[in-house]
Formats: sequence, C-alpha cells, structure tokens
Amino acid sequence: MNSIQEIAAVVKRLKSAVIFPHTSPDGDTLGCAGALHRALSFLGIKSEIVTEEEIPAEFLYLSPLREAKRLPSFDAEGYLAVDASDTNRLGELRQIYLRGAKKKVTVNIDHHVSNLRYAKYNFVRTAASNCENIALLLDELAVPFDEEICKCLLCGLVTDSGSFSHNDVTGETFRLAARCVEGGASVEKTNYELMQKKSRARAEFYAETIKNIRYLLDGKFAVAVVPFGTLERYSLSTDATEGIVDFGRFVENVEVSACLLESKRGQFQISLRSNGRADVNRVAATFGGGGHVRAAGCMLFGELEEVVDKLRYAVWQNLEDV
Ligand SMILES: [Mn+2]
Repeated sequence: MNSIQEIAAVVKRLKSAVIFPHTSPDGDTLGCAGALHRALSFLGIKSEIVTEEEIPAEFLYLSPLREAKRLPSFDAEGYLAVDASDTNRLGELRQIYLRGAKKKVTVNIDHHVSNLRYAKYNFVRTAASNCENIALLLDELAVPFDEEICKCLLCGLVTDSGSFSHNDVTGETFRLAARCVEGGASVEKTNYELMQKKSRARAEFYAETIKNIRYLLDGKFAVAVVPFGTLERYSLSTDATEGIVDFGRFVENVEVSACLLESKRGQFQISLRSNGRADVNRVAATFGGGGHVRAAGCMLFGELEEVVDKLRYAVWQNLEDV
C-alpha cells in the first residue's frame, strides 16, 4: 500500500494517463473519473476516461464525462483505476489494463475493503465514497476545486452514501460535501437527478419487483428477483435495478437484502445489503464476489430456486444471532 503523497508524486510525474472507472459505472466511479480527468488537465497531463459501455445519460451533466472513449485512443504512460476493487470490475477493459500493467505506471485508488491491490501503486482507504480519496489526491496535487470538480465529487458522495444515509458517512464526508456545495455543486439537484427522478416505466418496474419480494429466514432476509426479460419488457437497462436492494433492506425486521438480476438465462447478478448484523462482503466472497461489509455483490449461476437456496444458506451462516 502507498500513501496518498506517494500516489500524488507518481501521478504528477506522468505525461499522459488513461482513467478506468469500473464496469456498469455508478455515480462514484464516474465522479472520481470526471474529477481526476479535469484535475489532470489543470496539471498539463493529457488524459482520457474509458468505459466499455455508454455512460448513462443522467451523468452527462458532468462535462468531463462527455469526452469519455470506449477504448484508449493514445498510448498513455499511466493507467489509473478508480473505485474498482479488482481488475474483473474493469469488465472487457480488464485485458487492456492488464496488458498495460507490464510496462506502464498503474495506479489503483479505491475504498472497498475487498480491494486486491492489483496495481503497481495502490491507495485503498475505506470511506463512504471513493470521491473522498480522490479529493485527498487532488489536495495533495494542489489542484483547485473548480465547479466541475465539485459537481463530480458531489455526485460520488451523494450516490455512494445513499444521500448521506449510510453508516460509513463521516464528518469528512460532510466536510467534502460542504466544500463541493460552496464550490457550486447542488445537493438538491444532484439528489433529484441521480437518486429521486425516475421514468414512468421505472416506477412501474419497481412496483412489480417490490410486490414480489420474498421474505426468508423469519423475515430477516429479503430477496427481490428480476427475472430474465423483465427489463426488456419495460425497455429499461440494468441500471434501472439500482435502489431495489435498498428498498428490501428498509423493511422492518430485515437484516439482509438481496436483488437477483437474471442478466442472461441462468446467470444472476446479485447485489447484497446488510443492516449490520451480517457481513455481506463474506457472503459475496463465498461465491467469488466482494465489496464492503454492508454492501457487496457477486454472480451466481443456475436455476433461480437453487440460487436462492445457496444465498439463503450463506446469509444464514453469516447472520449474527439476535
Ligand atoms: Mn464507490
């Protein structure tokens, strides 16, 4: 592990860099990437952001993201991964990152406890959002927090902290948010655009999914299922499932909530949330996934009932006696 000073020294020496957010990009990884991209431009370092899939439209109010590419367009000196706990999180771009790892300067800045320290230089520190770590780096680089950077950082703060409602929100989270607001970012707008606003189709998809939540383990484990083809039926993409897992978590007596998205037939993308009595990072790790103690994810294959049984057992094993 490196200190943020070491990371800053490494970054400062770069002439050019490619920034890698994680696949199925969320507000945190995109906020990190946008803020870093803009910061590097202030330092005269040529950089670009690469994402394998198109960036969801609701994030394009962040101008540094509008220049993102599908693949690196030049031979950069450094590869910087943000908010990615392991190289699998880079999706298809993983191959490019790993090929680069041999001769390039690779940097990994992340806030997941499960981070595998896969780069040459790694900075991993638990925080409500990885944007808090990026802010540390920007301060170390003496980059001014202009309005664009403030908007990017606040995007990560708001989305990854569940609008400042998660247990890992600290004074530091709020101090950075205050700085962002003073720098021109809006909490109200960010919340409305990224957390609250939804299409009619999404509202109806939500209603259907939530109505069918199953409550297992004496009501302590909530399981929401999005069967294959459901999103298609509503003309929605996978990011429409965001928030469903949290809905289950807030039902009385629930300790662990899961959302099972059948992305291909017999292939389930699982999101897990815990209210604190179960370590879902360990549950996810049972199946080769990971994340945080209270928010994690993994992939499971098989028939739905089989998958639910496996999960129920793993959750039961990791659930503290009440
Ligand atoms: Mn994050």
